[in-house]
Amino acid sequence: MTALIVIDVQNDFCSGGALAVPDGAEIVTGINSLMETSEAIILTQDWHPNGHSSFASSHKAREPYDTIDMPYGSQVLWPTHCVQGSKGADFHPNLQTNSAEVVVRKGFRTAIDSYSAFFENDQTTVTGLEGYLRTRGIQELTLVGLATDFCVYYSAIDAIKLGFAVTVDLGLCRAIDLAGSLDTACRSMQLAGITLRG
Ligand code: VGL
Ligand code: ZN
Repeated sequence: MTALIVIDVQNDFCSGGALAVPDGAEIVTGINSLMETSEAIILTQDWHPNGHSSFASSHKAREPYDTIDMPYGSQVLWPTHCVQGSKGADFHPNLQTNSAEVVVRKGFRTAIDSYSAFFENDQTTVTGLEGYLRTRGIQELTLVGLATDFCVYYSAIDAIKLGFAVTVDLGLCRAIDLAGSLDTACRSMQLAGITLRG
């Protein structure tokens, strides 16, 4: 069975949002269509508490897009985004969410960011998604959403490392593209054996 995993199609990543991905909302209609033919649908939702350690505003004398060293490695600092319960954390209003069977929330621990839908940025803390997929007999995944070079990328790499067959539909993703991060992400995904389509 194949699952469609829709990564972080939330207001803050769309135009007018706190961490708007260029043309982020353009993918919503296409994702809705793809959901109609998918056997299983999973949504992820970036879901940070106030004062989250990935926010530049949580660090003295730091600006958004600075990089800092965290106990688990280097971390980009972001504008405050996807705060739990905020309008920005809601799914895009046009995203068809009714057919989703599960919503995986991530990034809810103050001290650790989580780009991947499988493991937080310490690469050990699990979200539970792997167990969910395995117990449902899902072996193949198609990933779409925001942003190509962060949450989609890290989720795809973890998924293939875990042994899932992974396709990323690039036509239904949009990127932040910090210092060439989109190119790097696409090259790494290809090398890892992820099918890139769209
Ligand atoms: C994301 C940066 C911070 C993403 C989430 O969904 O790609 N990027 N939080
Ligand atoms: Zn985030």
